Amino acid sequence: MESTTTPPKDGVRLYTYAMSPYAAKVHCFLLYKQIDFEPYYINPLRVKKELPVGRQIPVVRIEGESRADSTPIGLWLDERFPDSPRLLPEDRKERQALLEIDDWISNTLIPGSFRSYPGEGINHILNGWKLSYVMSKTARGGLPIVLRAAWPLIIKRVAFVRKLVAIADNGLPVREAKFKLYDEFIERLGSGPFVAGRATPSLPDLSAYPQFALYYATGFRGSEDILERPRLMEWLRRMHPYVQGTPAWVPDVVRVRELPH
Ligand SMILES: N[C@@H](CCC(=O)N[C@@H](CS)C(=O)NCC(=O)O)C(=O)O
Repeated sequence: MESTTTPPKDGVRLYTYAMSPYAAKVHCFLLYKQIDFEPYYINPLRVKKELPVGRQIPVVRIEGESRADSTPIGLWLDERFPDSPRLLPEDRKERQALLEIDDWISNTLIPGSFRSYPGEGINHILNGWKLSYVMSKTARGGLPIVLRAAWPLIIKRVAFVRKLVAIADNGLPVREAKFKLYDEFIERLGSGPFVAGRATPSLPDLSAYPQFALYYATGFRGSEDILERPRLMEWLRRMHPYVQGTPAWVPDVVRVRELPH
């Protein structure tokens, strides 16, 4: 039987939560680069014991070396796997421009998602339970039922979630703030087809993809809003072939619908 804590000697392991937006970035990097890897859906109650480095998800472990932090992990993957599709081009200026967009994704778009999902009112309760359902179905060992039931309350009190919600744009109602972010992302596509008007996807495309796709695929309330932005949907369709492969960016056990493609 496979040990729950010992990573494979060789090979690549992604320590993740199914609904972590930062881990989902890295999952998409790995799929795009066609790297053979194993996701390890960590139990939030055992982070200290099971995570090889630090206290935050994601962590990638390659042949015994572990690193945290989604964007630095992306750069490391390009270094370690230079012959598979590159996340960033060589040109310094182009890299810089793409990393700035990734920075907006990590520090504006993702904090906004922590406000949108769960959201407010009844959505807060139902999406809060959805979060605990997904966590319980995917994390090793699952979650006790009491914790699952209390998740909508717990999530409000988790320090890193509070921090991210505080830096989100709180000046607008949730739905309007979400559409503002959609439009700001669409602006960053430039003339398309991919981010910054590039002909092929790069690191920020892969960082952004799950921020729209993950909530939709797992059936969060309010996630259908993406269908109201045709340019966003066209870009999601274009991205589809680049994030295929296994293990899928959303585990089958919690996928309730496919994105139109
Ligand atoms: N800058 C990090 C942020 C990672 C992060 O905030 N991860 C969350 C899960 S989505 C986490 O593990 N939080 C637990 C904590 O901060 O204690 C990255 O880009 O990977």
